[in-house]
Amino acid sequence: MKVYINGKYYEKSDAKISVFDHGLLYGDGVFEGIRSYNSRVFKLKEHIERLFESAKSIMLNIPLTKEELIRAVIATLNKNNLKDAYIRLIVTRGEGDLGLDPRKCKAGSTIIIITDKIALYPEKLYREGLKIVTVPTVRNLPEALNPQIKSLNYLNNILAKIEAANANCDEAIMLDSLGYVAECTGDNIFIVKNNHLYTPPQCMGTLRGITRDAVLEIARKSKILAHEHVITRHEVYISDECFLTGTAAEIIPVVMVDGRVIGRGKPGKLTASLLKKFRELTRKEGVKY
Ligand code: PXG
Repeated sequence: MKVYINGKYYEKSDAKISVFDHGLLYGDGVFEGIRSYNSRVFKLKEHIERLFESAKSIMLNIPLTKEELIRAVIATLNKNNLKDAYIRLIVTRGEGDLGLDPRKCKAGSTIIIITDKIALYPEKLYREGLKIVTVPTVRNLPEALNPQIKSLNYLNNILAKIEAANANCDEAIMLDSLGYVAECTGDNIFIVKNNHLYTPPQCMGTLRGITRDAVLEIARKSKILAHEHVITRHEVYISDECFLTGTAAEIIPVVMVDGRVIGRGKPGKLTASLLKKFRELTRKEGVKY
């Protein structure tokens, strides 16, 4: 494995940054999780755009231009010789002192890690569906730490993940401050009711996921009516189908929520058809390397 750090490549065991980096000390930085399929990087431009938007919001200067960063990702992929890869792009605030003032950090670190795969959920769960639970930890308020910022500070999501594990469930539904369904710990959520798709709007504590957008695009092209609309837990319980979307998870069915069986307790037909179309898209679209 070759890891890119600030323009140089290192073996995994030598890929290190300072303990004074504010990415470590304060979670001060931004990241993206990206995937490539059959030597094509899926939605690379969209991920780079979102990284720059996250950085702008926290006033973090990314040392490379968008084009340079795209070239660095492609070069790192070529060095690692993988057709199907998971790409973790990280930009930290950089090395500072033990105070949180970011003005003390001279330059951010740009890191690109490539691995052969990321197994967020075991394969069995794609066939059988996830059992998920609503957790007490509320998703970060947009007014405090906007979930649109994909920052290195993921404690909000980690706490929810711990709560789901404590309840012996595979994943957590996080609610927004009003009690509406926001998203899961690393995935967006969709429900199906009477062949219509529903997913929470991005304004309420929901990351505008790139997989979510791809599913909405597939739905539009397939003439499936899709709505970005607030969702209550009740609507999830009485849905015909439920699934989660994310770069790592792709599209994964949900068969139980808070002890309620969803639909017939098996992955739904529309979910399966969307997954098939999504997999077709990932194989034909994307930046070649
Ligand atoms: N919500 C949250 C909170 C996320 O972190 C998504 C939704 C889905 O967004 P995309 O753009 O991926 O469709 C995410 C994505 C990881 C990991 O290592 C997390 C994500 C993506 C890839 C890897 O846990 N989060």
